Amino acid sequence: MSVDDTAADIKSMKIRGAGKIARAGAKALSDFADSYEGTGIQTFLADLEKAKRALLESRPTAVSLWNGVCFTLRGVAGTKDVGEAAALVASNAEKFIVSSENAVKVIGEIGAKRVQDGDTLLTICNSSAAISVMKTAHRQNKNIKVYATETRPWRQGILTARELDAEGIDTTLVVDSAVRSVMKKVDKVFVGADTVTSHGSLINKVGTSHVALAAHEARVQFYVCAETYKFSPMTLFGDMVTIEERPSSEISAPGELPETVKIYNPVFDSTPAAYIDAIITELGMMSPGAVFGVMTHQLGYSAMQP
Ligand code: RUB
Repeated sequence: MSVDDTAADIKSMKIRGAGKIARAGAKALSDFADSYEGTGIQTFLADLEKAKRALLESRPTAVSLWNGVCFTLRGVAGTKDVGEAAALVASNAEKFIVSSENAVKVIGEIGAKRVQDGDTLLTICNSSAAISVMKTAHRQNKNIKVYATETRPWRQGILTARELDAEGIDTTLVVDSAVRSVMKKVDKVFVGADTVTSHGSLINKVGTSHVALAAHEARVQFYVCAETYKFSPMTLFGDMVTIEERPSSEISAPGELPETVKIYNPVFDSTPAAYIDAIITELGMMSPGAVFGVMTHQLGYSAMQP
């Protein structure tokens, strides 16, 4: 698929979820490089830069997209000709896609160790990484129940409920405002991540911080399922994560409200590290306080490149 079509599909949420948009960005750059017809390396690099910008501008919050795109273009500036550059883009993209899909599987296996037979779980939105934990636990014959929150305004909870139900998991959909009431019945919360900051706080679908607060109040464990390419290198340098605001039409139909009523539609929020029991990554489970060390020492210099 072309870069412009991919960027448009990410912007319109046809392709959504932090992992999927990162893989779509990598694939679009690979397709772009593969079908490139020019021969000048400098023009190719400039065109790749434009393609990168178009993808990065499609959605601003999930650092996964940034990391996926940057990983795909790594080393390309040092290549001699278009053939070598295009081959590197394709092999980087392939590596990123394979390792990111594998990370979701590994997170499922690690996270499932925290799920006990008979547990009632809760999740928000539609996270492949969080769903991987629940599906893995279920496939291990653990008898689990899951509450999926509706997740206004896009109602991604419907997707989650369908997916869990298709797997044979006992699933209950609740409206977002029911979270505090149902928390009394919940043993553990598993959520996904769009971005994890260097001090271990989580940026995820708006409402996640309320879920975390309700879990904290009820002494329910709160786990974040995040591949390490959701760690944001920019936050090491003090950058704030941009919270995407989407159109008012996602909340209210035209004509439904007087024109004087304003609508504010932020689609992500920030959950402080203090409300997170652990972050489950493909490298293992870690406390939010360990993110800085993993980012700087284990993932190495490339993870620190803003
Ligand atoms: C999706 C969302 C998901 C994370 C993680 O928001 O907040 O929890 O992206 O998903 P949106 P995954 O629907 O606005 O993209 O684990 O699949 O990467």
